[in-house]
Amino acid sequence: MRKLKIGITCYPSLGGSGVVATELGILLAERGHDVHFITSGRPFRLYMDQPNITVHEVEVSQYAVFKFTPYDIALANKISEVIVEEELDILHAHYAVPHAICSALGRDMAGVPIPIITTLHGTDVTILGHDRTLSGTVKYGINKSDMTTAVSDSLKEETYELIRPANEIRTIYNFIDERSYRPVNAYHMKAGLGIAEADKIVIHVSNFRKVKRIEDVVRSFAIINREVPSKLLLVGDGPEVEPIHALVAEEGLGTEVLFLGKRDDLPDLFSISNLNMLVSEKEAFGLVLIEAMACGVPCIGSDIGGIPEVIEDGRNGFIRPLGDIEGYAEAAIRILKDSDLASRFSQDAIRSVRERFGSERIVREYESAYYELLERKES
Ligand code: GMT
Repeated sequence: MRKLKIGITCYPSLGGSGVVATELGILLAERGHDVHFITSGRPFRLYMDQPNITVHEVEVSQYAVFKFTPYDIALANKISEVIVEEELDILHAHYAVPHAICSALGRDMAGVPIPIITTLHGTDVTILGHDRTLSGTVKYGINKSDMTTAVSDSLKEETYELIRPANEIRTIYNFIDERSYRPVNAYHMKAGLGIAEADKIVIHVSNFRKVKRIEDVVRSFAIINREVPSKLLLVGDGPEVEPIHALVAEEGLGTEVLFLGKRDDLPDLFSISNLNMLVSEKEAFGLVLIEAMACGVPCIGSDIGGIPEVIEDGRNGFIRPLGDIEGYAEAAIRILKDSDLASRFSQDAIRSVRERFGSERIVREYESAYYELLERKES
């Protein structure tokens, strides 16, 4: 197979789209491709220098006339430079705004007709696609792409309905880095966190935004905690931390809920957990679900977006209607009280992630898409 020079533009900091883009780049580089990240900073999951990977950081000029620094223009400028200087074969934009739009502009500036593939991650369509100040550019970015992929069928359908794009959209699911996410022996952590050996652990991991409905997690946990000796681990940081602290106090759960902030030992935390909850009101995929499942943790999710495509209801977790606090709690209590069911779900979660969201399978899907686009261009 011909080795490719692949440009990847994405958000380099915390966030699922940046994680997926970075891990995809790392795995493509391990397969011998030359990967060029074009980003505002070093991707945070790119811990060390690796063969076949170059990071092209976008610099933005501060000039007195600018009220806002023109990052997007500088990104397009950098993309056009990298296309020419590195003789890229293909450009992969993750998250439509601004990456798909800047890729189209950068390619035009370079005057080299390389294919652009854009991966939609969720809120770039489900929120920004409805924002009248941006929706036109979301559509433009998608229509200028030679191929668009979505991280779930649900996102694909929503994009068809909202954007009515000129080209077909392909679902390529997110994937897991199996080298990091697997069950590990982390029992020491339970004592370290001051949790009794017999207590069950419910975990929620997110960027603490309203869309995650963390109040539903806390309210369900209040019901769970009355029936099952348990603790709730809240992992992550964001604008909802303060309101959730207040709710925890109001529910009298101060000693039962642990706020852990941002953590980089998620496989350990999942490995001591009995249940993961993600009950968002919008969620194109829910990367955290496959991270938890890969560590053998059954999940409870809301019936929205891509969540029901990831959790197989009744096989490795339960899906309940959005906002059904009692339903979430009843489902959680079933898993926490029935060790046979919990163990079956846990095994199935590991199987499901391996079969459906394994890195080898998904990276090959992206690679095939690249070759297909290049063949189309050349024919
Ligand atoms: O939630 C966001 O807006 C951020 C975005 C991101 O960059 O992490 O999340 C989206 O992309 C993830 C990676 O594909 C998906 O796992 C998340 O479900 C998706 N978030 C939403 O749809 C709310």
